[in-house]
Amino acid sequence: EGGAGWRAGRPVPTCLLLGAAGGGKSLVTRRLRQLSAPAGPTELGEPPATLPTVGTDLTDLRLPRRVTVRELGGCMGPVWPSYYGECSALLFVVDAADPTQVSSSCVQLLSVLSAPPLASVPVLVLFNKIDLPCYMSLAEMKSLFRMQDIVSCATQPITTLEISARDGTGLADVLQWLRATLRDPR
Ligand SMILES: Nc1nc2c(ncn2[C@@H]2O[C@H](COP(=O)(O)OP(=O)(O)OP(=O)(O)O)[C@@H](O)[C@H]2O)c(=O)[nH]1
Ligand SMILES: [Mg+2]
Repeated sequence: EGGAGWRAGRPVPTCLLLGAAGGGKSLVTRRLRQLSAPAGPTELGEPPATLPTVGTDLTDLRLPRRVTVRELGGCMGPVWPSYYGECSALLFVVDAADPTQVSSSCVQLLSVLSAPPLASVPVLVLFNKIDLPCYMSLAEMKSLFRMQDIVSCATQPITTLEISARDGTGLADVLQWLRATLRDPR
């Protein structure tokens, strides 16, 4: 699965999509698919309802090269590592509107970053839900998260973006990162 190229000799890279339950992974995937649709981006419209992802969910994007996004449901944490082998890029979603989850998200990200199969995989950390009001600023969240320390200690190249899967803010930059990162995948 995922291995057979749509063009001979060109394997389809897999991008893993991780993060705590309810952070917005499924909605991010829907929006990226909408924005990269062959007919061109349409009005995003109201966000479609999502259900908690039980297990894993595969979505193909055309950027225009084919890329498989594999979401692993937040409730599936214990089995995440079994998917680390087939991973060319990694998206990690943090709920920027929920400061109570900062420390658990941070620990989860550190554990992902220290997994040997992911040692050189490019990582994009997405602070999602920036459309929601929050009693803590994004700067405060990031400093609690110790993002600077994480970036400087990690073996991976790490980029961070602030997005809203609800209204679409920042999603074009996510697609741009995926295009640039998976242009010449491992
Ligand atoms: N306001 C707002 N709500 C969002 C945003 N992104 C996602 N949500 C909402 O957050 C809830 C959870 O979103 P999901 O995409 O299902 O979360 P998930 O990370 O896939 O969760 P699991 O599959 O359980 O791991 C849904 O009600 C979404 O509509 C956002 O950017 N802004
Ligand atoms: Mg989901």
